[in-house]
Order: sequence, then structure tokens, then C-alpha cells
Amino acid sequence: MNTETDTIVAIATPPGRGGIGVVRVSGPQAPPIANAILGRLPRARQAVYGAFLGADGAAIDRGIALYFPKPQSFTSEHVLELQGHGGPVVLDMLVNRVLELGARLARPGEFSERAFLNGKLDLAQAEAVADLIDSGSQAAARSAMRSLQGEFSQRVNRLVEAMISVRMYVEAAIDFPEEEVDFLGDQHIKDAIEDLLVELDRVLVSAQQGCLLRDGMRIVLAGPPNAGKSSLLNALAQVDRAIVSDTPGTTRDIVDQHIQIDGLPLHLLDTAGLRDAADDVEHQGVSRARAAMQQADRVLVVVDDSQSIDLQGLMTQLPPGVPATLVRNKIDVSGRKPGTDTTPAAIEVAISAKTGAGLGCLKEHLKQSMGYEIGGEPTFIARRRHLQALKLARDRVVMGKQLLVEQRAGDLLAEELRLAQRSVSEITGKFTSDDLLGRIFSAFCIGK
Ligand SMILES: Nc1nc2c(ncn2[C@@H]2O[C@H](COP(=O)(O)OP(=O)(O)OP(=O)(O)O)[C@@H](O)[C@H]2O)c(=O)[nH]1
Ligand SMILES: [Mg+2]
Repeated sequence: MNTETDTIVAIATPPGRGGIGVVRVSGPQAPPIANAILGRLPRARQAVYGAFLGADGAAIDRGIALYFPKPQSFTSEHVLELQGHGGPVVLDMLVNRVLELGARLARPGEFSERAFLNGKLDLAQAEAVADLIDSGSQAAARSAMRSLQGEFSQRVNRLVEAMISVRMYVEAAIDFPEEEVDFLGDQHIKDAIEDLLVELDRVLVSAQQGCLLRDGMRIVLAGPPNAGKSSLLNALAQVDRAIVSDTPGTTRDIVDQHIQIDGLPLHLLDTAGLRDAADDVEHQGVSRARAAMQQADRVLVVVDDSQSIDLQGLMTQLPPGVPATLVRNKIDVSGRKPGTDTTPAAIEVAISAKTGAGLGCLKEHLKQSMGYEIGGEPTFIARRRHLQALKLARDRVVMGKQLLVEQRAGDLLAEELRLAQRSVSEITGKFTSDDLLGRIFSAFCIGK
């Protein structure tokens, strides 16, 4: 990227009609572009009202202009914001005018990418910008804000510093063996590694919670036909989403619905009843149901409690390794008491999708199985890549500790610590490949 000449422009407000629409320009050409469109360069950070002029001198729109000279702007470059009327045609005309004056259209996330490359935000903070915009609950928004303000990055940076300090200590001892310090038996190193592991675990727990707030969990409703899967989906979502009927084989395609339980996002997928299909369409439905189960974070196996069921046969149809909960539905007919029961074979929840009995217990169970602790440590929004980096670092430190204890191999410990440090540093964007950066920022919206 040639930051000397490259000036980008995008509509920063969502597509469609609105009270106002904002066109954002960033780069070295922003001041001449302002001069051409406004007839002058506005004073730094002061709103000015006036006409936005086209090439022929006629007004395209009238509105507010703001100029943020570098480096005191979001991107750290010269930034011009034109706030006009929020109509798609007029905003397009304004963008075209800026393009004529030498800018180019911004790629998705390019403003945030520039903020990152110019050191305004680290990578975790830039990701938090997108996560704040996308947050689906208040808890997620609060966590994203904490990450944006740098709380997550600070914890990560402290981990990196702790790793560096242990490394320096170990490496110094390797370099000066004549000092005859028995650094390998040194309690200081062992304590420091223990402290490091404790802090790594704490950050991991907070990050795991943040990841749940952001991504939620995929829950697949599966089981025999007519068990009440679609009824349960509707009851949990509190909308009439899926077709319910007493004809077995009603649901063919996958019906999905996003819901929240106490602010935690859940992605529910209702599937075709598992049986030898009556026709080709149903057969495809059953195949889809099986594929969905494979990718589930948890399967709710729904059965009709008023009928005798071959539970063992049913359980063998579940993909191995995917956690499952047995949901005994229709207890208004069977007369079983609502609630959760843990048997040696499975966790069972007894409910009635019809009356709503036991639904509270089911929600509680889902929340618990996600591992989310309400009122635990403050979380920060985190992504799967952050979790992976932290887990990898943890494995490295554990390995290093083992090498120290079992083989007294200080040099190998130092190497493991170096790799752990590298992994954790990727969270804030040091040592992050261009590929990964490209993937992260291209998932942002245009104009952000
Ligand atoms: N009494 C009673 N009837 C229920 C309950 N839940 C569902 N039903 C009835 O059971 C029948 C089947 O319900 P569905 O929700 O369509 O069942 P399904 O598992 O989605 O069925 P398929 O899509 O055919 O696999 C309907 O007539 C529902 O009204 C319940 O808790 N109690
Ligand atoms: Mg159904």
C-alpha cells in the first residue's frame, strides 16, 4: 500500500435511507478534496455547515463537514467526514465526486486496517470495533467495549512481559554457566512459571466467556418424527417459526433460529425426524439432519415421553464426540415431573413444549453446558483465534516446565517460552501474517 498517495473513501452509514448519511475520506488527499468540495479547508475538528459542490460548481447536497488532520484521527491520517442527507443516490453522487478528485473506494475494514497499521489500535482492539458493531446482546456489547478500551490487550501484554522476564532469566543463566548458579533448581524460575500458568488460565477463562458471548453455541434438535422438535424450537424462540403438525415427517429442511438466553446467543437448528425416510425429499432432510448433528456444539435428542422409545438405538445414531442431552417431551401426557436428571447414560431434561413446563430447567441446563458464569470475572470479547493462541501458549509453557523438571533442560525451556510468547503476541497483532490480517479486516463492513 502506498500511503503517500493512497486516499480512500466510503459511505460509513448503513445502506438505505436515513436522516443523515456520512461519507468518510482518509489519506493525504483529504485536504485538497475538502478544498474542492467545500471551497475551503475546515478548521481542525470544528463542524462547518455548507454546500458540497460538484465538478460543475452546483451543490450536490448541503451538510456538515469535519476535518481531522493527522495524526489525530481514527486512521492516524488526514480524515474528512461529510455528513449529508442519508439517501443512497445523493451519497453515491458525493462518493463519485470524491473519486473524481483522486480517491479510490475503500475495501471492507480498510479504515480499521489503517488504524491498526498506523499504531492507533492493536489487532484485538480493531477486532473489538467490529464486534461492538455486531454485538447481539448488551453483555456482548459491554465486553466488546472493554476489549476496545484495551483491557484484553493489557492482560495479553502483561503475559508477554512475564514470558520475556522468565526467558531473560533462563537465557542469562545459560550464557554464564561459569557463575555456577543452579538456576535449574532455582525456586524463582519455578515460581515464575507457576504464576505465568495461573495468569494464562485466568485470561483463558475470561476469553472463553467472551467467545461464548460473541459466537454462542450451535444447538441441534434431533430425534424421532413427531417427538415435538419443531414445537420445542417455537417454544424456546417464542415465535411460531417452524411448522408443527401431528403428521410424522413434517419438517424436511433445516429450520434455524437465533435466540438468546440471558444475553447468551444460541443458534437453534430444527431438523427432520430420524427414520427410514418415506420419500426422496424426506431422505434428503434426514441426511441434512445428520450433517447438522456433526457440526453441533450440542444435540438435544428430543423424544416423546408418552411413548416407548428405543433409547439405545437412538443414541447410536448420534455422532461420536458431540455432547448430547436427552429431552423427554410431552410430560403433560406422560405425567413425569418436569426438571433435570443426571443418569449414568445421559443428562435428561423433562419438559412439555406444549405447556412450557420444564423449559426454565432446559434453558438453565443450556446456559450451564455453555460454561457461562453470570457475574464471574469481567469478560472481554474474544474470538476463536484468540483462544487458540492462548491454548497453544499454555501448552508450550506446560511443556517447558516439564522439560525443566524432568530433563533440567534450560535451553529447551527458553525455546518453549519463546514460542509461547510468539503465540500470545499474535493476539495483539505482532508477528501476524498478512494473510491473517487480510482475512480479519475483510470481514468488517465497508466504511469501518
Ligand atoms: N401433548 C403434547 N403434544 C405435543 C407436545 N409437543 C409437541 N406436541 C404435538 O406433537 C405433534 C408433533 O409435533 P412437532 O413439533 O411437529 O414434532 P416434530 O418432532 O417436529 O416432528 P417432525 O417434524 O415430523 O419430525 C404435534 O401435534 C404437536 O402439537 C407436548 O409437549 N405435549
Ligand atoms: Mg418438525
